[in-house]
Amino acid sequence: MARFNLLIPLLSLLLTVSVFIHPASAQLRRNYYANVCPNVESIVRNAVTQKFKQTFVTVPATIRLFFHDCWVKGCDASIIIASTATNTAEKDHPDNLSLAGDGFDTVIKAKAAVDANPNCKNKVSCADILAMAARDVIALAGGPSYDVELGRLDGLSSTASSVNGKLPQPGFNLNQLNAMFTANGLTQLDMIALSAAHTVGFSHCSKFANRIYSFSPKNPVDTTLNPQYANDLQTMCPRNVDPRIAINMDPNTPRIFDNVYFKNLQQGKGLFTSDQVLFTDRRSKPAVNVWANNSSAFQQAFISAITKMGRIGLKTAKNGNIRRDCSAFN
Ligand code: HEM
Ligand SMILES: *[C@@H]1O[C@H](CO)[C@@H](O)[C@H](O)[C@H]1NC(C)=O
Ligand SMILES: *[C@@H]1O[C@H](CO)[C@@H](O)[C@H](O)[C@H]1NC(C)=O
Ligand SMILES: CC(=O)N[C@H]1CO[C@H](CO)[C@@H](O)[C@@H]1O
Repeated sequence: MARFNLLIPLLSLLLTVSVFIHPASAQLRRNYYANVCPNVESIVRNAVTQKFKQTFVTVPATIRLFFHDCWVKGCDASIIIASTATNTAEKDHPDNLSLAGDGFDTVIKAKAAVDANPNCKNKVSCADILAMAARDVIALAGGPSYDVELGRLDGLSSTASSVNGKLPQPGFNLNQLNAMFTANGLTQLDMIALSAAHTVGFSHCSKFANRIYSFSPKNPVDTTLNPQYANDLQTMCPRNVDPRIAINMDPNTPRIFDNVYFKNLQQGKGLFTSDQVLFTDRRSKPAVNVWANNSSAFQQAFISAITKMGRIGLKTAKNGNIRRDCSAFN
């Protein structure tokens, strides 16, 4: 009896501790929709592939949408909510200025394809559709394929003010990057691996103009930039360039999701300070060198990191639901 007296509080303590450590990730699993909508992954993949055939922008736009969604109040599709007369939503925060419409469109189209199946209608969350679409575009661009965890619910709020201070900025140094990633349960290695998403997609000139024109009084051009690359950037982004102009972030293989991102960093061809610092800071340099040289090691690290990112801020039945229209609350 005495033993039981001790065992039961001990067990419940263990349970409490494990629930506390994994408050939500326990909820996510592969094949979450096996019973209600067994073909959900192929339905989404087909819709995403059609969209991809129309425009390559589908790839970077969807990956970045997933990132920005997860970082503000969790992976809950709150980024897709449209503003109304009474609420300025997350997507209309200035940091979203450049979220390409094709990412939103990809999710809306995939949701329509899922809902066209009577069994699946209103059974699959927009947050999960975004997670699947991000996985699919990465594979379509030649990146790693992976099983995606599912079971997210859609969030019940979306405000522009909630974005303040939540997203990393291109001028960040390693400490600032680490601080923000750590706050989301991600390690420095996760951060380095995820940064390689900049192997595809575009940036507006304003995001790095300081590095080529006004870095410091002594060195107007950031000395960590490869001089030829700095020249190319000045040509593509002259002073007073049209603010809508965007350039490839990976100057070598901009349409392939590969580890060339890391090879570029080794050559001083990281576009943002936050990219190049991964090579110039001795704390992150070893990982850059390993992944520049070993694509499969990079792919493994990326899969692990994006899977962890997909667990941020999971909503439960108490604070989430399945939206009928991804861009509006039910
Ligand atoms: C490490 C800190 C990060 C910083 C400072 C950062 C910053 C930026 C900036 C400034 C742009 C260009 C926006 C524009 O002018 O249009 C950009 C683009 C992009 N970022 Fe990041 N980012 C970071 C991490 C990530 C992560 C973790 C992902 C995804 C896993 C990601 C995916 C992308 C993609 C795909 C684009 C291209 C978007 C497009 O072409 O439409 N970024 N990022
Ligand atoms: C990169 O990997 C190759 C084998 O794949 C090896 O021969 C080479 O020494 C490595 N380079 C560095 C810098 O580690
Ligand atoms: C590359 O990384 C993989 C996965 O971590 C590892 O199994 C392999 O041995 C590495 N290859 C080289 C040449 O280091
Ligand atoms: C895609 C999108 O909705 N972007 C918006 C981001 O925020 C700015 C305002 O800061 C809007 O003008 C954009 O339309």
